[in-house]
Amino acid sequence: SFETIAFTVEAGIARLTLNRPDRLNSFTDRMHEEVREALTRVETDPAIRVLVLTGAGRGFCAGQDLNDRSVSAGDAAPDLGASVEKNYKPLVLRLQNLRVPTVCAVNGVAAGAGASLALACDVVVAGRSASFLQAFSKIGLIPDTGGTWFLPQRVGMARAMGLALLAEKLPAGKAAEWGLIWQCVDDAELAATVDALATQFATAPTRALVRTRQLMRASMSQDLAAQLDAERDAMRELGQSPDYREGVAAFMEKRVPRFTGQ
Ligand code: T3D
Repeated sequence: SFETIAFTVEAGIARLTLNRPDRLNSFTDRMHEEVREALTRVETDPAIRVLVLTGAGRGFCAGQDLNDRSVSAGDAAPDLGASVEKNYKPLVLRLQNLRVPTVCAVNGVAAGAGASLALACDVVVAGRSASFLQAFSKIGLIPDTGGTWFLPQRVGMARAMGLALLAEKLPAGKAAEWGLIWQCVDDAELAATVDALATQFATAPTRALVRTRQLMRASMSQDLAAQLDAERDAMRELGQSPDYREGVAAFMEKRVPRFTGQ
């Protein structure tokens, strides 16, 4: 059983809650291990149709637990490259390649790698009291876990640069205005909003959603002709899918489709 996260699966919805609230859910090696195990479950259980990521308590995630990084004079410096390679890099890549859509419910401050982690999800909804903090420059680091990639893409270079270099807290409302996240809702509405999204995704044509994510990401590094080719290939593939057949049949019969995720 898990110590640092909570993980449940119900009605096609997997919920992963970072659960070290007294440390604002910052990452220890143990938490990385447990998140890896939960992601393996999502990758291998065909009954799961959506992953919801959130944090317990008043924060979402404060990035790396810095208790594990403090060294006394004379001690060797920690190898952050090794930690990124082992922990943070695969975390982002697995989320981006996950076989189901991902929803992040940002319930409080998302700082450092915690902010990047939220941005690595497909749809990000934050409570009004939540905020995003590129804490890295305050301790002499760079926005890792995809931060230097997500930020300029979502908010443009000027804002990305300001956020990263100044390390000012960006309130959730402004994050939504700037296009960093999908939506900011009142704190009291966060759970219900995310539940509704998760339910929608749990009954959606999963393969189409995941192919959409892949194509959107691919567009960042492809020209239009290559992108049109990739769209054609995806359409060819999805045109063979049971969910497409069901979608058309349901439309013709004026009824709600029953998608299986296939
Ligand atoms: O190292 C590697 O493996 C490489 C990868 C690095 C990726 C990274 O994420 S580097 C960036 C690490 N994160 C930070 O620098 C953020 C540090 N935290 C903060 O700046 C603030 O805590 C927040 C702005 C996030 C929230 O501020 P506030 O005032 O709401 O809460 P607080 O009082 O600072 O935090 C509450 C408690 O959580 C507090 O403990 P205490 O005093 O009650 O015993 C605080 O020390 C603890 N806490 C918060 N963040 C961390 C943490 N403890 C350890 N590590 C943390 N990252």
